[in-house]
Amino acid sequence: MSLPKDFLWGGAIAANQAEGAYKKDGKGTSLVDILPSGKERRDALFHPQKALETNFNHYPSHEAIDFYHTYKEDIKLFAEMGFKVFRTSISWPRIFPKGDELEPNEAGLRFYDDVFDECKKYGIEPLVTLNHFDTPLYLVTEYGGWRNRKLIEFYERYARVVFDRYSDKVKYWLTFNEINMLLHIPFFGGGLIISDDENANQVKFQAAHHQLVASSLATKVAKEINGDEFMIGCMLAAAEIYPYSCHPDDMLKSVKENQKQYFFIDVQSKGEYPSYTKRLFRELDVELELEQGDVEILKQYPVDFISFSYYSSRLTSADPEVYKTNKTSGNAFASLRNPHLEASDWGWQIDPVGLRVTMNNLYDRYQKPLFIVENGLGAVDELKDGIVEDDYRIDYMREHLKQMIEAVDDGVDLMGYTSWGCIDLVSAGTGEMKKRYGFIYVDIDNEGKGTGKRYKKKSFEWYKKVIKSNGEIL
Ligand code: P53
Repeated sequence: MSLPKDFLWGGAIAANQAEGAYKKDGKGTSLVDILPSGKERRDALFHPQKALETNFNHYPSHEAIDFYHTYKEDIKLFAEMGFKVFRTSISWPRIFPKGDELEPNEAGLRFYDDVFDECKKYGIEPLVTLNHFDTPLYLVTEYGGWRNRKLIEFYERYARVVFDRYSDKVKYWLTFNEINMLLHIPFFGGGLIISDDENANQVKFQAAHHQLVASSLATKVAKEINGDEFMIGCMLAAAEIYPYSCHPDDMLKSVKENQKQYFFIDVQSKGEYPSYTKRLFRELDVELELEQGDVEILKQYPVDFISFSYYSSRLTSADPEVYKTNKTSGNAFASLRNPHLEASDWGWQIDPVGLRVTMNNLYDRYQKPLFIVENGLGAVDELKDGIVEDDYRIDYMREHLKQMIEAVDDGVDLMGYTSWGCIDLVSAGTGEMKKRYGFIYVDIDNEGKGTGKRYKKKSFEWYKKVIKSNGEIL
């Protein structure tokens, strides 16, 4: 089995986790810029109001890995590995510092001109996310984030400006990173601060509706500007939810949990609310406010392809007892411990076969091309004599790529693969630098100290061979 010749190999980063320069050239503050690192970060993510009122010692997004100034040397290294595609995001507050302005910030636009030109120089296709968690903070504090329908208009304006500006430079776009994150970490996903006396589900699903309409409107604008030259994708934090046991109640729960996970993509791909939402909303006491034209816009502008991140599978059980004894520390998505799987240093369970399962299910469900835009291992790396011997990372990726190729052999149409954090960057979940994903080591620590120097890890040469052989040599 061979992958198609034009398979898009590459790596991925996000603006807020890499660029730093958080006030440079007129950039506004994003909601990520008020988040600290370590244990305090988790607390801040789930109690954002408190975080807004707190002064923390260190804000990792403020300097990050300084990609704003190092992009030339970093992209050169990506080119050396043979990248065909480079996924990054545009920082919304670089373009619209507060979010509700009518005119964009020219200096911000110029920066991405330079980044995309640099990619083009090496024949690397940019793959660009419009919103990767870093919504302008002003839209959160003044408008209440995505609970406010006005954000649709601001987002549409932002989308129009960047589609217009980069129509010759960028072909592949993603509207919202991990759009389902809104249900798990509503502050990250939707700039939502939800008080205890609110029906959180009502707030979240209403915000979700606004994002879904905004995503379709952006697709509409993209097609007006550049027709089918643009490919617009949605982006799911995918993690197949297995039943904990073969008990029918567990199986049913897994079906229901998966529906909830796929909800956003069902709408973005098929252009309408799936039939199961009727009951779901009734049970959650959610009543959506729709405006005239919403249904039509969703229907007329579905996405062209389905992109997703994959780190792990999850488990669910209908038996509450199981949750008392078997929970993982895991990530944003609470899960049960799977006795058949090992876990990473951060408790994320490693399941390469789950990637094949996920790909088969996504393709069966949507019949649209898939794109793996995040996958990788966050681990503690040790730099010794200028190199990191990260065999554990190579093993992780090799096993996932094997399963990816199996899935393509199963008949899945796959456009490409971008590993997460191809260069070390700030962790989204913990704000640490110590949780490294890269082929390139960056000498910066959890406190933001270090030379910032780049070093190739062992995996750098390995991935270069993988790309060169189009996945034949793993
Ligand atoms: P970090 C949680 C669960 C799954 C994906 O995450 C997640 C998160 C957020 O922590 O986010 C994606 O850095 C996200 C990236 C992020 C990456 O996964 O916490 O799109 O921004 O860095 C890995 O290890």
